Amino acid sequence: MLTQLKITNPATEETLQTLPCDNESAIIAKLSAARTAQVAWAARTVEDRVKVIAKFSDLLEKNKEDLARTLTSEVGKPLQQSLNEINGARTRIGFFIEQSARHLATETVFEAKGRLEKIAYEPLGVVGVISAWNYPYLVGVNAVVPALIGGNGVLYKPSEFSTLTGLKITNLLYEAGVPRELFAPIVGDGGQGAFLTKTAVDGIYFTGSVGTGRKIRQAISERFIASGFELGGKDPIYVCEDVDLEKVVPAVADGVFYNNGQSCCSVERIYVSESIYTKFVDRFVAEVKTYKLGRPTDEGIYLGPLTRDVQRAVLKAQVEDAVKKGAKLLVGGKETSVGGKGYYFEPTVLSNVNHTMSVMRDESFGPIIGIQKVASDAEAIELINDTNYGLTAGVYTPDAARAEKLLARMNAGSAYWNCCDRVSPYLPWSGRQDSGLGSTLSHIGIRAFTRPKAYHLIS
Ligand code: TXE
Repeated sequence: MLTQLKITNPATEETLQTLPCDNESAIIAKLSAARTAQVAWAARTVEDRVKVIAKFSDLLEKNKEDLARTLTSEVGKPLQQSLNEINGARTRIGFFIEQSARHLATETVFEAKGRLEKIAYEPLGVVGVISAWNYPYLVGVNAVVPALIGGNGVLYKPSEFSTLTGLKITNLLYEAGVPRELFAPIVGDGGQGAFLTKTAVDGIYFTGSVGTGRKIRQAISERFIASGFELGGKDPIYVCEDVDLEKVVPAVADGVFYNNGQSCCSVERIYVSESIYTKFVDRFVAEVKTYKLGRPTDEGIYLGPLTRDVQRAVLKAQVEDAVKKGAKLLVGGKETSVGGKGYYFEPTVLSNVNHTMSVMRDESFGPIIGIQKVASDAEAIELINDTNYGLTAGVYTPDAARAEKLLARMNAGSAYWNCCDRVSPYLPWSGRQDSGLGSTLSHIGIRAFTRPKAYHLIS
């Protein structure tokens, strides 16, 4: 198991810090301390636990400049996008503050003739949250906040690519009033993550790759513990011939390239009605050429470096594979750098693509997109559903009836009409097929960290 974790700045390739990692006995000790602390935490009211989380949100606001700088330094996200993520996390926390008491309250479901039936929502105990680097605040909040409000203890394993941010989140939770033993960060990489899945936690909530998701499912398969998986995606958008290109192209391009395409719900495939295909592609390329790539700390930068150097080889291979099979490379396609440093990759657009190409089947998780022509809605639906993923899918058209018909036939957990690459706390965030299992957010996500107790009361 890793003993020292080196934190690298992906824009400069410099080492930011080297952190000592948790070993097996440290993780076991943290679990036992969390289990002890969880009894008192669960005894507090939901309203009281919500108050602590509200304080945490205020602290995010108060410290957001410093937090954004740390996030940018370790994942390479442009500073404005780091600030946007922290603001987005506060909006999401606002939903939990507003709605948790209502959805965690004991419900009377039947009462008559001396028979009272109620449902109570009890905490699971202590859960393991294994988190990702692409949106550490948003992904962290999805699980950590409802887990705590639900009365649980948490062992929190931030990604090795965003550990400094994970520790900042931890310290602000403590400052807000979360007991130190109740919420324990685990520093390390997949080794610490794998060990955590083998401990006696009462639930595992994972955000990350399909491959790792499979390994975790395997590791917990002998135990009947709660779990949730938010994995990758290959999210499609279908653009109909009746759209206003001036509005739709910038929105869809932003859906592809925001956060350098490192988002589970980034647009990863675009299908366009054949009658507007050429116009759409030309306007899309012009839009991409306006994007500023550079140091993420500089003003007005839209594209920083990728967080992980390894992903650049994945993207390069997808470009080569597509071109070999007949795609046209319209812009980008190569690694680049700023001042000779950094894990940069040019924003890349391919046309004349098809489903024999990796770029239209395998998750890219980077600044690359294939745009495919379609002759009909039927063909668009067939291509959209031709995937092992199922996170989000969407359509742009002013025709509501046409959109409704199309969205009903898309096999994905989230359906978008005239929007993309978005998450709402009021709606369940769930993946189908290889995109995951279970839901976070919405009232479903509030209860996902609890277990029901059915009361049969005969007086
Ligand atoms: O994921 P990993 P990475 C996907 C996306 C991306 C890929 C790689 O496809 O290309 O994941 O990202 C811990 N047992 N998403 O490398 O390796 C690891 O330490 C237990 C989509 O970050 O899956 C980290 O904390 N834990 C996703 C976490 O798992 C293990 C967002 C994720 O690491 C482990 C991010 C193991 N055997 C990436 N191995 C989304 N849905 O947004 C690793 N870990």
